[in-house]
Amino acid sequence: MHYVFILGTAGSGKSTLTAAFKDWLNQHDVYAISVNLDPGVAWLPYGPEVDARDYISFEKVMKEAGLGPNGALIACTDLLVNYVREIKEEIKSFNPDYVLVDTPGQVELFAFRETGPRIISVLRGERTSLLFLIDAMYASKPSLFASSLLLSASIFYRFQVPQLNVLSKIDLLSSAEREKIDRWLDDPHSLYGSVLAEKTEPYTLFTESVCDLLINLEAVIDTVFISSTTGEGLDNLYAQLQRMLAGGEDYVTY
Ligand SMILES: Nc1nc2c(ncn2[C@@H]2O[C@H](COP(=O)(O)OP(=O)(O)OP(=O)(O)O)[C@@H](O)[C@H]2O)c(=O)[nH]1
Ligand SMILES: [Mg+2]
Repeated sequence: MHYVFILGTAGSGKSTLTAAFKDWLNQHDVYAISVNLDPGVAWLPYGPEVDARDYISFEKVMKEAGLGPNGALIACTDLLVNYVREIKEEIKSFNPDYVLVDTPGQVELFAFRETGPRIISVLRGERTSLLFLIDAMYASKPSLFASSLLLSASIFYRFQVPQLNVLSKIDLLSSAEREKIDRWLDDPHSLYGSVLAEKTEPYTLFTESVCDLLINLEAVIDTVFISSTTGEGLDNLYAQLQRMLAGGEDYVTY
């Protein structure tokens, strides 16, 4: 069983990718199931085989604890830890090849509180990887793209599991924009140059040492480009995940 945890900032395309990649895998004779870990979500673009909402009622928590939507979401995510063993048993009963785990909207809620790492440490199988989604629109400005890569690094250091960056929604990019992002990823110095060329005051703090950090990061986290809408790049995503699977927990991509 290969567990793939899908993380990313709000609206980056996590649920849409879960739906599209599950379909893609099943069409290619890889048995994949989806797990929804967001107790507060009203609608999903896929039918989750395993669903946090079967264990926790967002409305009930909101009402009984007298919380607003944000407070209730924090409380629900914290409560989820109590059910993680049941969720794991439910997942195992399907005996799938791939388990795609869609995580709650706000990445910081899952990543920076205690619950996310605890949930991953209990749920994780013999093979576990993490996808960090970066919305293609975040690549519209070099400084914003650099910040997104730094957030990805932060997620990597927090969870310490093999990670791939996924640039999502690439159908919204022109081929010239894709090539520019490719250059930035190939050579963070060119990203550095582009950030400096923005000539906006706060970004002068983007220094050579940040650049070095991105170069080191590039050595351990690959980036794949995908569109869940057109299906472009899903074959490459699968190939990269299989490479990570072959490399196991010691996987690095030098
Ligand atoms: N053009 C385009 N739009 C996409 C793609 N993937 C997702 N979207 C759109 O982006 C929006 C957010 O997608 P979701 O899949 O709900 O994103 P999410 O990360 O699960 O969102 P939260 O769970 O609310 O944080 C929706 O309107 C999707 O239709 C894509 O590949 N291309
Ligand atoms: Mg979602």
